[in-house]
Amino acid sequence: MRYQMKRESFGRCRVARTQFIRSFGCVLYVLLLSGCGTNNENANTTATTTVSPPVTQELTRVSRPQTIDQEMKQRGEQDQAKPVLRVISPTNHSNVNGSTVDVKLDLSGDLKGYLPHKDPAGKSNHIHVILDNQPYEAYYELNQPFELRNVTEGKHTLRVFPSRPWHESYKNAGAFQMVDFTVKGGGDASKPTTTKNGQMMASPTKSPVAKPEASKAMTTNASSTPAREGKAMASTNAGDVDTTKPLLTYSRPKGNYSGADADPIMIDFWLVNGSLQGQGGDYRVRYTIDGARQGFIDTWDPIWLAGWTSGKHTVKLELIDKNSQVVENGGYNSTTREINVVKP
Ligand SMILES: [Cu+2]
Repeated sequence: MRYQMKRESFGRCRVARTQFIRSFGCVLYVLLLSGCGTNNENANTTATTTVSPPVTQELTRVSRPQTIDQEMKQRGEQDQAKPVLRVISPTNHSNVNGSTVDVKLDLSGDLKGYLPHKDPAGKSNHIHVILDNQPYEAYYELNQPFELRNVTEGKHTLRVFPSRPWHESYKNAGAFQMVDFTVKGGGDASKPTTTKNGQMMASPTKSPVAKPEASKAMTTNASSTPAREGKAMASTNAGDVDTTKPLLTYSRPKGNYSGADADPIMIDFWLVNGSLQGQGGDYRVRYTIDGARQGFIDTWDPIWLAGWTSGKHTVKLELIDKNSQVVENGGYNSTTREINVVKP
């Protein structure tokens, strides 16, 4: 349609060529139609609006939901805990042979009763485990390793920090740990891992479980042998991260949200080697939803956004400096995740 209109107006131009003023007006008309000049974005917006559903999403920042306030009170002192993590395995700068990487953590500090453990009846304390810049995995039972499975050959980063049942991270000193390690002969998403002489070490489709003897020793009260926690990882490698530079770690939101969890939705992150403007620092966290810039986080606390519509959304968190430029650090300081919101 639009193309035809353009051709028509070009035709009219040719006819009116002798009349300078008219043809000048005609050129302007063509320019407007083709979306030249300053109106380009408008033209795109108009075109999009006509095809997208009429439901519009208007997000507003709201305070911490009452349900979580209550949960915090019920947890008593635990909410003021200062959990400290230490990565026992893989050790920093180590090499790991094979595609399965055992993550072993030590939890100490002023715990005030904080203990990661999966409660089948409800939400539980857990650790967020992040390979490279992938979405985090939840790790509950620290008495056995968490298996990162099918890890690609090459260099990786591992980031861990303790989380509350509603996925808000603890932000005290020592809670966040990061190591890098290098996988030799590691996983490939398309084929099983083999040793140098061709023997299969691990299959990406079949992940090893804990050895019965070892598990029995650790879980003498359990009636059955639990499989180790773990996850087959996407094929990624480490970003070129400088551990001395400001580093934003995207934590939440991720995955699927439905029912009461879908509104409001929490944004939460970890920050090292820098502080935010509201706390005397140089940086801001900029958040962008579905490609539209929403606002800034200037104090290091979670925020809650209400007003989500059903469907897929993207959430981008960026660590920016005083010139509104993303602070480059291995690509981790600008992270976009897709979430899925299901509302009744
Ligand atoms: Cu979580």
